[in-house]
Amino acid sequence: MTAPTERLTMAQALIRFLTRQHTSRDGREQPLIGGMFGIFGHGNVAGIGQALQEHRDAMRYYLPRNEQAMVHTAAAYAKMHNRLRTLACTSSIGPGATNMISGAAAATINRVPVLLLPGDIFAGRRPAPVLQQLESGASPDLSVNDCFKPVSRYWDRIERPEQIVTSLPDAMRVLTSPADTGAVTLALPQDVQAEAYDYPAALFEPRIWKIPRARADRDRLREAAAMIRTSRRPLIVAGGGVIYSEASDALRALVDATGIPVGETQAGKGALPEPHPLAAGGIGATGTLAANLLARDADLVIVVGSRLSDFTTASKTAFQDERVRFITINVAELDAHKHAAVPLVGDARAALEELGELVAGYHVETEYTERIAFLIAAWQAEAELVCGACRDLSRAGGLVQTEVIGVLQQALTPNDTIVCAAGSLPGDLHKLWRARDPKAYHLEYGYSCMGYEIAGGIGVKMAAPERGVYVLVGDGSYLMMAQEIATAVQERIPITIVVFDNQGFASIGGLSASLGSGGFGTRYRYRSHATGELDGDLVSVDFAANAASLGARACRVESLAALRAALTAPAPDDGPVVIVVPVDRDARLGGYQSWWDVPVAEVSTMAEVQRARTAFETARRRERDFL
Ligand SMILES: Cc1ncc(C[n+]2csc(CCOP(=O)(O)OP(=O)(O)O)c2C)c(N)n1
Ligand SMILES: [Mg+2]
Repeated sequence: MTAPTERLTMAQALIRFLTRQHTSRDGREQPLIGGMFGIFGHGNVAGIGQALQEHRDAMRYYLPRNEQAMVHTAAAYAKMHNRLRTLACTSSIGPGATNMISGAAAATINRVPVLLLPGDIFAGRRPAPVLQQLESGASPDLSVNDCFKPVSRYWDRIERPEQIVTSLPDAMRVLTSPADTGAVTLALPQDVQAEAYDYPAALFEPRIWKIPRARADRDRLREAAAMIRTSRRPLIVAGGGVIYSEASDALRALVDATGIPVGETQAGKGALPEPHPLAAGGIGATGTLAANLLARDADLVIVVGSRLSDFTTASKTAFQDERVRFITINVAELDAHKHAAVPLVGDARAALEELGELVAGYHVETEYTERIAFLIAAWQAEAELVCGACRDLSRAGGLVQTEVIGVLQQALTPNDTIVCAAGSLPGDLHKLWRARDPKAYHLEYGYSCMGYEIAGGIGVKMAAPERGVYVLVGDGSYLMMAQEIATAVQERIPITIVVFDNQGFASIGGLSASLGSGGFGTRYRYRSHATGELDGDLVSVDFAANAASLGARACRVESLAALRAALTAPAPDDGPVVIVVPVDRDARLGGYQSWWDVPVAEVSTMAEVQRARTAFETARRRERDFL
């Protein structure tokens, strides 16, 4: 007896397959692919495009304005769904495909699933070279889609229609793997997309990918528990893995029982929702004074679901106790083995629960409890001062970014989500924002990709329509990828976009100044007729007019009171609102007992650079090897 088959094009089979995939964790089942974004060209219009049209009831199609942006939207959607759901992205060949590469890198680096389907050159080669084809004299097998390889966790080129029968299940395995997930790229030659094949009907059976809560090794757990019991100044670093694993309750239970304080990474902010007496706030290069002093003196650091990037470790200067040891809880071995830690390779929630049982009865000593309380209270007083909690809202002009953050914090509800990615905002928010819910703080700070913000905000709102979504974006980032406002208008997606206009790249300007280079190349200046240098008048952009031209309701506010009024006005439920806030470029919040390794020129004729180099060499001595 022959198994039943169905004759479909490869593209039709692929779409049909995707509509049948589900994930399930803790008994909650949901469709894996929430829809497909795509921009068509000759590389996908008649293949995937035709298949999407034919399957439009089962797979919703969305038209974005830029391929990089649509990958950010998919990643934000996936992050908001704790990686249990994502969106697929289809592009044409050539530039449409390569536009997705920054998005792929951002997703992979953040360990967030996205399914990318770039069109590719003819597998049959006969009409080669086709429009937009990269020609290699050495290997005709190469195409621009090979550039996706290093930024994808799974990569395949579908050169025969039957290949998807094995490639698709493999791709779904990686997409849904807590440890291996990231960008999954299937390059689809345009001729093969349209080719028919008798596919086994079983390929289209509904399939549920059960997301495991992998258990850590029991011996390592016992070893870790013994280390906690003998520690005097333990500290937990909570990363994004806590949130993805929905481990906030387990984390709270552990810290309530033991008195261990928590510092949060950018991805982990909200892991221990505030207010909580042991929440020391952001940690690392952009961390709070409380978290950074606790880190400096900690004798044991329990890292949960973090990649331990340089921002988290302040370029390996954050932990200064000579005998400091690390325990890591992570689904990925790559992360679990960092800092010579005792690796608990497994799911965050499961490991925190098991660890909690093993350390029952342990509590930090009173002296440490008192120090934690003192540091957290002192930090909160500082943060309130910085946010201008007591200042006059009606004062016009000279608005300062941290005060604007203060007004936002007061206006938003605990369930609202802020979205941000690059510039000076992430550092200020990491220190100042009080995340009152695990999904309240959505920062893309693995790739810190300018342009993520608005596209990401769309994905967040699509994933959580019940939440208010506030995109916080610098003027520089806005100018890189504002066009997705038109997509939000088209899809009637109500998000609020707050543009912080400080007329240029203030964060990098500040960094450059601190390294002796005086902010070179970071302001929007006309080229001077007199000198030929970029030191003429400021080039200013009318962001409100720009946003309005894309279809948003837009305004510019000149005072904190006007900002508050704009934020609390009833928001339309059928499209984006853009609020432009001019902020002082030079009023910036410094670091708190932290450092970030950015090398300064070893030789220079500039005295300022020489001074910065000396300071750099001194600071670098605090960098540690954890072997
Ligand atoms: C795509 C991309 N290009 C360059 C950078 C490097 N970079 C980081 S922040 C920044 C300036 C951001 O300017 P803006 O959005 O206005 O924020 P501000 O620094 O003024 O707060 C630049 C160029 C980046 N992160 N992403
Ligand atoms: Mg700026």
